[in-house]
Amino acid sequence: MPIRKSSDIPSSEITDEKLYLHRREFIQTALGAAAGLLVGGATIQAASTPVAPTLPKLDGVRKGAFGTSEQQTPYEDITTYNNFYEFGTDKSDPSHNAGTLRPKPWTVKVDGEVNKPADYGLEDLIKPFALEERVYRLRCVEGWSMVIPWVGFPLGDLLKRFEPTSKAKFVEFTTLFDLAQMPGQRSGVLRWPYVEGLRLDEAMHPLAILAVGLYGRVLPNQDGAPLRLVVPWKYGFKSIKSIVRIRLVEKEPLTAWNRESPSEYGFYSNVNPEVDHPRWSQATERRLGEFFKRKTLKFNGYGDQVAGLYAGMDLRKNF
Ligand SMILES: Nc1nc2c(c(=O)[nH]1)N[C@H]1C(S)=C(S)[C@@H](COP(=O)(O)O)O[C@H]1N2
Ligand SMILES: [Mo]
Repeated sequence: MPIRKSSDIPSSEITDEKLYLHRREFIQTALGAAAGLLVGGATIQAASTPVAPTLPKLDGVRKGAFGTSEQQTPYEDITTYNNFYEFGTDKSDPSHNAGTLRPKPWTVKVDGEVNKPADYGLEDLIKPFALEERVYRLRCVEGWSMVIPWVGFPLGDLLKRFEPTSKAKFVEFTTLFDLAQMPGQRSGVLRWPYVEGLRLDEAMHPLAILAVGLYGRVLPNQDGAPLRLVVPWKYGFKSIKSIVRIRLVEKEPLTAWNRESPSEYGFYSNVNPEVDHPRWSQATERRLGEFFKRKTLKFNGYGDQVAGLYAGMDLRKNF
């Protein structure tokens, strides 16, 4: 079978998540062009991040459950073909620009409907948990997919420690907002900071993890260092990166993409080949490194485990 490198896929075959005719972005771009792109352009060119796996190895990582045995996407692709709009909207931008992010020291605020709200240093936050390797498929709404050996621990185990109150029905996650560390936040492509959310039972599902690494090493900045969500049965944009706040709430959170374009990005965003995005069919996907497209699986192939969460729900309405 012919093998084509992901970098050889012509960009015409892959459409971006961003909205081309977005008014604020258009204005921003026009202003940027007029100003010679001095601010954003200069900052964005300055930093770079190494691609070779030189980051520290994580100790004591054990094989976790639920993994797929499908071929794993090479480290190079996972770390150079990214969506992380805080560092630019091209797939190569995050690996070039995310060197400005300082993932250490890192604090995560836990608040809202919990008995034990606190600000946790990252080390203290993750210390109680045994790190596992979880090999998951990641399916982006744009039509590409990867297989990533994450290192992390179940999100539910963490949430239990905060003791959610009986009012807690959803979890809201927020990415860092810092124009110096995340120069792409000068662009109006999204309203910052990036926010995502899950219903509490989704968040408690054993498949949902918080990742601190991949391929046995600390997470590269472009993949969401030092802490990101991974929800493998949902489109990639639910898997929010570089989390600074976890808030338990009563009402469904207003998430970044849903707020930007509610007809395109629903709150649930379960991978579903039967429900197309207004601009892209979701029936097939291109696995990075492969030439032929493959059929997209409902719930990204995790239906046996998660379909029960949505019993009785109309997944066309709750897309
Ligand atoms: N904060 C933040 N998280 C984010 C994004 C982003 O732009 N900002 N992009 C999302 C999208 S659209 C996808 S497909 C995945 C991509 O993860 P990866 O770059 O590690 O493959 O991250 C998600 N998490
Ligand atoms: Mo995505």
